[in-house]
Amino acid sequence: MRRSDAKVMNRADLTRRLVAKLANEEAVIGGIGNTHFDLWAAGQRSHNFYMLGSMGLAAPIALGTAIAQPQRKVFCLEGDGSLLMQLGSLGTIATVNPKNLTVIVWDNAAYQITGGQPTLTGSTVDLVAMAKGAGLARAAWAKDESHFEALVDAALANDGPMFIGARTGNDPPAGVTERDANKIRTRFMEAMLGGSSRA
Ligand SMILES: Cc1ncc(C[n+]2csc(CCOP(=O)(O)OP(=O)(O)O)c2C)c(N)n1
Repeated sequence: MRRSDAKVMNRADLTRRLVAKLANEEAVIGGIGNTHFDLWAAGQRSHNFYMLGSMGLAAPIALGTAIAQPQRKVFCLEGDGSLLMQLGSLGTIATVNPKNLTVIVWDNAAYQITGGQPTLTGSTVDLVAMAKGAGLARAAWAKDESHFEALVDAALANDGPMFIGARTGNDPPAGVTERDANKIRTRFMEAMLGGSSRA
């Protein structure tokens, strides 16, 4: 399926659908801005890490987490603009081949949070095709909400790495993350070492 065949969905709704399925202290790395705002709004799990400042670092951080904790499922959430800034991470993930990692891109074809400037996915770029080209064979566009849920179920049940593309609109985020980098880091590290699942 191509990007143009995928339904445009609501990022906060999809984030809630993902988080509702997490029953085993899975790690979720939320990329900059709206991506982690909606992750925060979906419930402040201490197993969530919120990237406050840098575009494109959710996938590398998620890869490091997946390598360090091979028994734990790890999800990376990233915006299309941010992923475009760090495309090489897809090839690194394919090369390392972590069984427990899933990358989800919220593709709204815009740098929404800085004013809606268009990204390249609105013209020629298909990030699922790029992920496949990087070596991530299990890469797919979510056709609609129920297909997105089925892809998340598959990621939870099977070995990865997996890449899920979801087209999203420009709805405002459902909340705003508390901007306390030390707290975010410490809470996440403690959770990875076996702390509680709620902040
Ligand atoms: C390296 C870097 N360049 C620019 C910025 C400014 N900036 C912060 S978020 C953002 C847009 C992010 O776009 P995307 O990842 O597509 O997410 P969206 O805002 O659409 O949800 C930009 C340009 C930044 N934080 N870091």
